[in-house]
Amino acid sequence: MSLTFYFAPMSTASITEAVLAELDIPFDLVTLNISAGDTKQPEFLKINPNGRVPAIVHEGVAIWESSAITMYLGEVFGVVRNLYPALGSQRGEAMKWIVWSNVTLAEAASRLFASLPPEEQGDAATNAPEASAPEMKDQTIAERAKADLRACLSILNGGLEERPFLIGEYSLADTHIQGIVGWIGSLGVDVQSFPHVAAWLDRCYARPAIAKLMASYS
Ligand SMILES: N[C@@H](CCC(=O)N[C@@H](CS)C(=O)NCC(=O)O)C(=O)O
Repeated sequence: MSLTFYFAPMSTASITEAVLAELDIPFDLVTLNISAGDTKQPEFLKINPNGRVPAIVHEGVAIWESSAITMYLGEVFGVVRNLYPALGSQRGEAMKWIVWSNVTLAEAASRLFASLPPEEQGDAATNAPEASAPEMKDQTIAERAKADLRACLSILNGGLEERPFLIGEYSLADTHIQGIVGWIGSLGVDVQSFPHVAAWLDRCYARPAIAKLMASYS
């Protein structure tokens, strides 16, 4: 088995880092420096022509987009570890949340992030280029993004009302989405005012693999 993970710290690749930590499978790590231009080097563009992390190469095949990576790793390694549902309707539920979190939830978060002044965006050199677009530095865009995020968090809150985790038992859907919700909290959105989301986040953070990763960041 050969698995290579292309990673950059403090990026979307942290989601895949958490997924791999939960799966506890061996892989070769390639750490790229976004600010040094590593993601735009011809060698990496052959793996991901979008020039972005995360990407994995499994058995010689490149897979990119964090949601596709989570679902793929779930199918291949997660089912036997009870971290991803087998084929069937529960698999559909996991996919629904994972895709929604990238296409809808993270999209609104990216707009809010892009609207922030540079001094609130951390190391600008490691951010995606669209985060520094001057036309995004606009209060109306920020307010709209916050409203969209509140609507998304309300949907997530509803999904967790009667379940400890998104599909019942803990799965890689939770691993994936906790990373995005944690980021949203760091953007000043009051995640705590969504009680089921807040309690779920605590349960995710109590997972040994995630707790260990979070400790390594501080
Ligand atoms: N939709 C992609 C987003 C990936 C992404 O935007 N990655 C950023 C870091 S957060 C990146 O690699 N940027 C490198 C660059 O812009 O050169 C995913 O979910 O994988």
